[in-house]
Amino acid sequence: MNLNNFSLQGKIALVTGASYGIGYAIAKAYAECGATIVFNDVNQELVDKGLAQYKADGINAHGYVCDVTDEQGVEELIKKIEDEVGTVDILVNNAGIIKRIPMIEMSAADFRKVIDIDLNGPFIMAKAVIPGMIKKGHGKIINICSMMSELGRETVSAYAAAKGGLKMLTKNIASEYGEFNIQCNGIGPGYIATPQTAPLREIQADGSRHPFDQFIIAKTPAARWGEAEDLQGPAVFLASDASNFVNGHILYVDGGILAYIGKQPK
Ligand code: NAP
Ligand code: GCO
Repeated sequence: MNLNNFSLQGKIALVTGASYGIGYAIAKAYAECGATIVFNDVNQELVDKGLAQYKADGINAHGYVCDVTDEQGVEELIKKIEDEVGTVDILVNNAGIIKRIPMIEMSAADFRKVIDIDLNGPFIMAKAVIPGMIKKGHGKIINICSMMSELGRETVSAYAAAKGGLKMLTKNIASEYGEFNIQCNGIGPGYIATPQTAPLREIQADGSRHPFDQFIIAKTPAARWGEAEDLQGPAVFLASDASNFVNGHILYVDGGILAYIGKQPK
């Protein structure tokens, strides 16, 4: 077996919303495997924060301001990247938001906002990079899905609808563009300690752990939250030639949550 198949030497990887959190950890792993890193975020402040962090880690990343829901802006971004860096080989659709609101209290505007960023965004990004990938003769698209691509829970109806949709968008891109040597797969992270999940882990006034924090530990056979770094190996695999015959798959990286019925009562 050729271990060089895991190398990303000479590849250009675009990771959306990668100033910090899961996107940053994935981009850092890609850089360590030889890829040139390009990322975008919603405003200059975030991009500057990301650029400073990449620099501190010895990575010469290219950062751009771009909202993934802005179709024209995304087309301009891809053109700019082609001119300034080159054609994208690897796209990671990482940018995402969550709104935790009981469904009957949620406005349609809030529901649409989540669907727009978490589902329309990956569609807009993917459709902008696929023509370049077809010309180049290969491409990897990795969509960051969720436990909510499979499961529901209170307050996250929009997020679950978007991430369930993203799972099916993944399968459809694989079906439609597999013949062009484009592989589109998803990563379904379990509960990962990032700013997005910080409200679920806040220490309570009496010093005890947040009830949701305890719930997640009990639901996870690994009995811990994931770290963004837990996603690095799977993300490198799906971006590399080692996964050239893996297409339309969602790789859940969840410490076993989806395999587990839950702790039996004592
Ligand atoms: P995060 O800490 O909130 O980071 C998400 C990034 O995306 C932020 O930089 C955010 O910018 C950016 N973003 C938001 N809207 C954007 C837009 N319209 N255009 C461009 N960038 C935008 O989230 P994370 O926890 O690292 O999660 C990253 C991805 O993994 C998300 O898709 C999330 O749903 C998914 N995920 C997370 C977990 C978890 O447990 N943390 C588990 C499963 C899946 P702002 O700072 O301005 O919002
Ligand atoms: C929530 C969480 C999740 C996770 C993640 C799970 O409120 O339930 O934020 O949805 O972030 O996507 O995989």
